Amino acid sequence: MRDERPAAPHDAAETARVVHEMRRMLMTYRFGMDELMTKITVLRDEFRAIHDDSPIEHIGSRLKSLESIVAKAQRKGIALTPGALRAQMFDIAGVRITCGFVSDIRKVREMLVGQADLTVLEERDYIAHPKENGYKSLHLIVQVPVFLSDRVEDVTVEIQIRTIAMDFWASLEHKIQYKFDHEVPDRLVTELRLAADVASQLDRSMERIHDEVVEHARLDDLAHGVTAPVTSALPPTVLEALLRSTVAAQDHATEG
Ligand code: 0O2
Repeated sequence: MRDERPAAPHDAAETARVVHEMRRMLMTYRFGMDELMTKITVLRDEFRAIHDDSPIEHIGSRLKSLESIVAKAQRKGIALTPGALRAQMFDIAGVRITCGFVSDIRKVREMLVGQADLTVLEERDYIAHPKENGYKSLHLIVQVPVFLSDRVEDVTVEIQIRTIAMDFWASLEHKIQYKFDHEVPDRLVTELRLAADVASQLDRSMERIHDEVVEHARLDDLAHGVTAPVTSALPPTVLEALLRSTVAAQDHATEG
């Protein structure tokens, strides 16, 4: 059964031990978060290189501070031990991906869920089911293996995927919550809900316009006989010279 009482350190030595334990735990979370950042950066850069465009506009990450961990643990009745925190607090390490369009969110989700070394523990789809206040975002709680010197640890990371409009709304709402110490006046709550509707409408319009432009480009390519994406902006003569010099350099290295 879950222990509802947060552990209260008894003396200075015990406090120091807990802090040391937490710092070690946070270090492992950082490794897991960095691994995910690398994975997502690879996807973004590969897309940019091959398609000249990427469903990923921006990637950010944050590690919860010790203070916020303690505050959340007390709020939720989670014991302050690495075991309890690992099992019950899923957003200690967080990665946020911002996309241009809602369809991009689904694309990014598919790419991540398909990675063999990532285990999806939970998915919270606040896009299909927005929160009462208007909050929208897709949350994936994933586990990534971290290879330490003496063991492999599965680290839990929360990935939030949202559009630029959703992100704009969420950051403002977050600031307002803090400013009013979570006691936001009703008038602002209503305004925020209306703003969330406007943001969703903007997302829908942008997606429609984007689809139309993509379709226009496709028809244009068909009309001009372009069937494959252009792989290089370099003129063929320059490309050939570059290839020749690379091969010559490799031959030279092998001979030496
Ligand atoms: P911060 O400062 O971003 O770290 P649970 O009890 O498990 O259902 P929990 O743990 O809050 O609730 O999970 P949830 O709902 O998935 O939220 C996790 C994170 O999502 C939050 O972390 C926020 O970053 C974001 N989030 C969720 N709901 C809202 C919302 O209504 N408004 C905004 N702006 N962000 C939201 P933290 O720890 O709350 O904040």
